Amino acid sequence: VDADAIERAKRAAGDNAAGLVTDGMTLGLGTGSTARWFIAAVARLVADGMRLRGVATSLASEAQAREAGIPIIDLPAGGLDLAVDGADCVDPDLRLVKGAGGAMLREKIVAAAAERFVVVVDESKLRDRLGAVLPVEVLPFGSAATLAAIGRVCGVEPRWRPGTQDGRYVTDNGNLVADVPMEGGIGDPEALAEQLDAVPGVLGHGLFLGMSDLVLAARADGGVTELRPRGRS
Ligand code: A5P
Repeated sequence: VDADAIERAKRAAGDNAAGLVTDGMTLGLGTGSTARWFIAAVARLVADGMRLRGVATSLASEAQAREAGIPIIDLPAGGLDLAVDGADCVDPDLRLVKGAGGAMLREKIVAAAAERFVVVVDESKLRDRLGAVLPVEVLPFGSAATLAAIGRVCGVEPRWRPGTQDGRYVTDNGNLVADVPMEGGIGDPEALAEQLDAVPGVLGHGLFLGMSDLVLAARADGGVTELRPRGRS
């Protein structure tokens, strides 16, 4: 696949999402190579005089947004008007796997607080069935036991995401990430999410179920397909 074409598609998705932004909004700013195009487009709206504020889902997105002149605030108790973020995998029910960038915990908090959660992807992320590396955020205390429990729940062996702290990746929240190889498919995402949420020591995971209000999937031809949950227009 042509890398330039994918980059153009990511940009088209991010730009398209910025079309949903109106004056006065408080926005959730996602993380990753697609969400960054949305942040860049929001920065242009701010430069043109729109009064907008953002809540960043990662230190990287916060740095990009601040640099570009978007006022950054903490997540308000009253929530957000709109959150826009990328995804690693999207199924026909608009269920997602997220977290290749390691930001899934903050991303889920922000998405859950938004009146509208919009997902921006290039069409290569669309699948008939959910399947991808599933990241799980783990508290460092007791992490070996938590990793084993995650393996039992998922039925495959998870691995610590490699990084610089004793060889392991550390999230913006100071926690570890277990990557679970579920590229072969996730049979029952709701059941798996429930079981993962029940493991003490698991702080979050990349399954985003029933959260997407709209998916903007950019095609190679430059167009953007709008996908909405079944039964909603
Ligand atoms: C970050 O933790 C992720 O959830 C990203 O939103 C996701 O990995 C998509 O990133 P890209 O747009 O870079 O593929």
